[in-house]
Amino acid sequence: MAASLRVRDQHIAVFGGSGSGKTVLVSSFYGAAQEPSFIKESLFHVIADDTGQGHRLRQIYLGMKNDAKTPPTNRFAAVPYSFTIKLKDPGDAKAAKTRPFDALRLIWHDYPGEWFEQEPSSEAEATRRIDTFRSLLRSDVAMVLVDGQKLLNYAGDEEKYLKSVFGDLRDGLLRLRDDLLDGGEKLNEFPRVWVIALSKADLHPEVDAHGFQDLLIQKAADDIAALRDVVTDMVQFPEALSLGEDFLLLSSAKFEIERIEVTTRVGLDLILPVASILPLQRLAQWSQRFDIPRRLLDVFADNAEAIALVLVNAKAVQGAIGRLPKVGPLLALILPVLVQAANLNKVKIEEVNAAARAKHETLTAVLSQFRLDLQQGEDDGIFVKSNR
Ligand SMILES: Nc1nc2c(ncn2[C@@H]2O[C@H](COP(=O)(O)OP(=O)(O)O)[C@@H](O)[C@H]2O)c(=O)[nH]1
Ligand SMILES: [Mg+2]
Repeated sequence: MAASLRVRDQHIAVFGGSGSGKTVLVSSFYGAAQEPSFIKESLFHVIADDTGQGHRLRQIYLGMKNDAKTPPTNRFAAVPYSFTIKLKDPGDAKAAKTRPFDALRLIWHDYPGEWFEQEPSSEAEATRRIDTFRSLLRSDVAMVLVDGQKLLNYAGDEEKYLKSVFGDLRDGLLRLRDDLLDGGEKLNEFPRVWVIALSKADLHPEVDAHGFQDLLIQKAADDIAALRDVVTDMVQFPEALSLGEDFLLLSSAKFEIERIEVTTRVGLDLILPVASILPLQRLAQWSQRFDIPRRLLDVFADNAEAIALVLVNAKAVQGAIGRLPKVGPLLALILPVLVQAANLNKVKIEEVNAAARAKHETLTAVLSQFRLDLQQGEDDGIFVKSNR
């Protein structure tokens, strides 16, 4: 009998106005992962948990790749996408036993920007919006898409477009606030890391992530601050919040008149690392600035301790945790491991990665590779990470 796969969920919430590139992004993410070249090179498979949904995404991807066809607008879909990141080489039973879990699941929540721009048309519609929003609250990370095409359209007056991006989001949150804060109690579970991403970055070949950050600070600092104030007022322990401190460039393909070049992509390889590793690193950063209540560790970064254990591969710590009662002391052990895992330097991570690949410890290889990818993204100017 095959043992059932122990899967850890990582959610990510993507906010973007209509036409900002959400559907192309998720199609490109999934579609490219089904290409023989990816499957050959990669340590993992990306499997759509719903086959029909996977086919639709792949269809959009192939339409772009083969027929230069852009996806249809699906204004009111907002169904989460669910992908299992399954190790290609799961190893033997012993390998399975020593790792804390077997696979990651990425649950990708699209939140259509038009829901923040327009009032709901009916009571049922209003309820659906709230339910959709509630479901994405599990995400550690939210990505706000700034549409690179719109920035071009507003060249010189970018502040006008940016004001609407952040203003609509802020107003939308304010409108949902009373429904989300059941009985007025502030939320523990809420995205704590809000990455601002430039979609269609291929339209701005001269802009790197630092340049994008500068543009936002120059033209929209107040609007971002106003959004941060609203979120701060909705969550418990608002010290643990990074909004407008991390910046990412994204380009899902290169769009030409007669051709869509799906292999020319920017930033898509950072989505899994941003969803799974960034929250862990941020938690470690926060824990060095202030005392995080232990009960909130796992709320701020899903699976933090499991991922940290895979990264440091600390058999001794693992053994110690195994022997301890499941209260108090267990949690007390987690934080140092977290900080240790998050603070491993590049050389050390490269060692962990090489050793894991050599020993076919694929999960460790995958997660340490995610760490390296994030670092590479920073080095390449695709990603700016908060250093607070
Ligand atoms: N240049 C460029 N254009 C893009 C990119 N992604 C999307 N687009 C364009 O933007 C349009 C809208 O994208 P779509 O994903 O449908 O937006 P959504 O409404 O947010 O789902 C597409 O039809 C493309 O023409 C990109 O990475 N680069
Ligand atoms: Mg769409």
